[in-house]
Amino acid sequence: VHAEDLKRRAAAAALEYVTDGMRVGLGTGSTARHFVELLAEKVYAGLKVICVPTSEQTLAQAVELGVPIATLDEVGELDLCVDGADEVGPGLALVKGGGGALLREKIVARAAKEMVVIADSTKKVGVLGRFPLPIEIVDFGAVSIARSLEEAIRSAGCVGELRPRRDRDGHPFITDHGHVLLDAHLGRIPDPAALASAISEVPGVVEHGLFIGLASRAVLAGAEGIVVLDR
Ligand code: DER
Repeated sequence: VHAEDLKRRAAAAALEYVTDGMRVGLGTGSTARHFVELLAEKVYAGLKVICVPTSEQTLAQAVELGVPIATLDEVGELDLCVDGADEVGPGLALVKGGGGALLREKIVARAAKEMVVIADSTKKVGVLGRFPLPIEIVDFGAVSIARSLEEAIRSAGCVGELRPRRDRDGHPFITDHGHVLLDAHLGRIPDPAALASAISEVPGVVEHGLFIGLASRAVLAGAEGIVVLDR
């Protein structure tokens, strides 16, 4: 079964959790794109929702499809956030940020009563870290914080290389909020909570892609069907 088909099935399954009148956070990435498309069909059929996007990319898609949107300030709390993940680990700890939207994704996920992750089942791993961990930092320019980041990563029992994320034409990737990203190629993250707090303490770090204690459910689509994991 094709990966895109699995992503769409996971998105369709998560749509079940959206009920009339809900305030919904809309994730970013190829799986979340399917969710927004399918949600738009329900809106067209009369479903009443107000949505907060997690990126300019998702905002544009929602506007184009006629999904009602608002800012987080306007809606305050969210009932549900539906978003993808690069990795889903034990305790539904996630690595996110492959698409570069991790800052607003985490803000929106935190503002939601429930965060539901949608993914194809290959994203489920026994140990996080095979996917490079995105770290959003202020534009390091002359003052590189890479060294203190490397120390923090080592202090949490991880080793690996930090690589600046570049866009297709080789320029530094700039996030929606004007920051740059370093991807930490760690291989394994034995203690995600320890790594998350060590990284967060480094001055100049804006956010990182470890989402711990945020997802309450994961809807994973595989060849054998849909598996729902609860934290
Ligand atoms: O960048 C992100 O956080 C995305 O949600 C990513 O984690 C999942 O993207 P995908 O659905 O395209 O695999």
